[in-house]
Amino acid sequence: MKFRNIVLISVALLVTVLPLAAFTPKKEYTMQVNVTSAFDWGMGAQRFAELVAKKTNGLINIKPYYGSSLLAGKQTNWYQAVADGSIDFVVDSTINASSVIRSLNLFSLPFFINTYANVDKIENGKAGARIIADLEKGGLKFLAWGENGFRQITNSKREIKTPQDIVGLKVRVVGSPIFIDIFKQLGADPVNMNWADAVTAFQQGVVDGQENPKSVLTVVKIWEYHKYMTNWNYLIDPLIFGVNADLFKRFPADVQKQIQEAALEAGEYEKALARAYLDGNTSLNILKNKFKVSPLPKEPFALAVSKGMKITNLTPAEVAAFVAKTKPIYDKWVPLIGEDLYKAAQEDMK
Ligand code: X2X
Repeated sequence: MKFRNIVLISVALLVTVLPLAAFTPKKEYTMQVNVTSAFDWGMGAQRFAELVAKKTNGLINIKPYYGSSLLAGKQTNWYQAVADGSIDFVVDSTINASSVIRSLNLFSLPFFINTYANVDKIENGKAGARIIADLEKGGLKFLAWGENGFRQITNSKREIKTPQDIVGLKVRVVGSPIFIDIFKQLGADPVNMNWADAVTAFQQGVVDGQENPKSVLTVVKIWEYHKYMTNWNYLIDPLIFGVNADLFKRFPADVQKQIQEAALEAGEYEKALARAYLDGNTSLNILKNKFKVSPLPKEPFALAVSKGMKITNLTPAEVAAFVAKTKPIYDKWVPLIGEDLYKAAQEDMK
């Protein structure tokens, strides 16, 4: 073989082999998750890790660390930890990052986003694109949306039907300022507490009430602590599937694509779990037909009722009283979130 051909072949070989050789995966990539694998959210995180392993033929091994164990329970620190690279991946709540990323508070404006169709329109619309851009400014690569769900209020003292019924109740909330503002505005006594301590607090009666979605309440068997639940859909708690941006950039293009696809698929699966029984048959059918889930999840509230829980569904007129009462939250928070983003969200929901 001519020398020139040998050189050409060697160069060609190097060009194809080098990018692969230059990438050596870590033995384990860490993932932050605030709840455990028993929750829809944790199951979504686990599915994500499994899909990444499968799609990359075992090259990328993600280990979920449940219960915010990498953050010593401090759930509101996840964004910083992933953005600075001390944690690699994340499947976590928008609320737990909303004290750092202001625009995420859009989802926490009381009674603003009131249907699943509206959440989806915002996430996939102009408002969602702006929020994703904000998330990515600080060093996170956004991969997909998931969902914790519409948050409902439960308590051990009395049925909540009117704003007056909340007055004076000690309510556990996440350490996010807008939640403190909302419950103060409602005349309650909000107590900021990490999820890691919350269930013990319910058990010991340190607080009278709390607010969380179906996906959380049924797993912790909230009826064992609280007799009353009011479905008021007052705000939505989306989840974010993400990864440290520098880390993501260093993955080869095919691995990036596989990770992206895994997150979208796990996000869709997780959302269907979180919405099961709350959107007619839509999510149940997605679980059954697309994800071949068998057996399907059980109806979530029948057990609660059989255990003596009183579930109250508010009429539109009853909701209107809460809307009126929480109006001042908009006066303070829309400027903080950004008028433009707020208007974009209204446009998206049209
Ligand atoms: O702490 C909560 O309430 C929880 C589990 O819903 C979140 O992480 C936002």
